[in-house]
Amino acid sequence: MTKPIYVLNGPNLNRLGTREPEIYGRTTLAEVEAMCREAVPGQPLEFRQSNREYELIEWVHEAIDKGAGIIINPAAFTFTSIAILDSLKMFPGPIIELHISNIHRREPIYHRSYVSPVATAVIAGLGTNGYAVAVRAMRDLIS
Ligand code: CA2
Repeated sequence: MTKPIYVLNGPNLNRLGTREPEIYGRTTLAEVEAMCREAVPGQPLEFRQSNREYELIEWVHEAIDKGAGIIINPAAFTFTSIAILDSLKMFPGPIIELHISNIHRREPIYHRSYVSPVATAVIAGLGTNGYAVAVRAMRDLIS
């Protein structure tokens, strides 16, 4: 049985498409999920979003037991969460850190990611299209 790719989304991303369209675009998270599924037909995906740090950690633990790869947009937790970093360190497969915007073009508080040191690859600045790029790249990494 093909193991799923976990696509995990952090706080506020449930509001995607509804504010700051000049930075994040007008695509909703539901549309992003549909785009991901279209990009890798037949590949199981666990596409999830939470505003709670503990839930994201629980899902990383679930991925450790059941997942082939993790794509994570930790949103603001990118810059704060040693707990998420620690959970990702336990994952044996590939990890792609994903940001819709180019975090390095933004204010200095968005420049230091705790996740990047454990990521196989980082995608930032491709808009929501970055998710389709990420799932295709992950499928190649795990096949
Ligand atoms: O560009 C990204 O994907 C981010 O991870 C989004 C985070 C932000 O804190 C990171 O610096 C970059 C979350 C942005 C706030 O959430 C929004 C959700 C919907 C629309 C606008 C903002």
